[in-house]
Amino acid sequence: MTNHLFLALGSNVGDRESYLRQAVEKLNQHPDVCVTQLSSIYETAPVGVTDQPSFFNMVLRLKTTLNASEVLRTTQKMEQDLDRKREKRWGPRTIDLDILLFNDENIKMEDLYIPHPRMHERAFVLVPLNEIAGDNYVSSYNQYISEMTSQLSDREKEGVHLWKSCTGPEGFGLFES
Ligand code: GSY
Repeated sequence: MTNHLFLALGSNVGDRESYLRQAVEKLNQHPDVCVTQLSSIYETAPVGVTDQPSFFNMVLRLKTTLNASEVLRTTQKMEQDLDRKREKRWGPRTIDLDILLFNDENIKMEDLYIPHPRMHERAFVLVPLNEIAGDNYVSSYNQYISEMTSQLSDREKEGVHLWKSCTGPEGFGLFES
């Protein structure tokens, strides 16, 4: 069975673009995963713990034959391989890979909640997600991504700035023929 999912990427340590790029490449090199779409990269003000460097954030659309738990294990291993240290819960990190949506499923496991429980309030997630999936309907929110995005306040959106477009053929070279 082919599953369709959206993954949020974030980095605020070291060469942030390089960490995003490496994560995209690792995902696409996985034999059971195919990256089908990339959002632009946004530079975003830190949310939660605000006394830390700004983030680069982006969202990917993926196809995979892995189930949600297998995707979680795979992304956690990739985070570790990309120098991620889990010291401070909301603190700086080289790379963060969060599953946002998995098909249109509701999943509640000990270590995995899908849809991501905070995605509806995070402009750094919704703005890039809306760029590639505005017409995606999310049953558990009873809303399209575009509607969720338009409900963000100006204040929430003002910390999110387009940094680089990765869509189209230049998207990290993934879609070059
Ligand atoms: O949950 C992801 C890590 N994170 C981020 C992030 O990726 N971007 C921004 N702007 N703020 C964040 N705070 C945390 S924690």
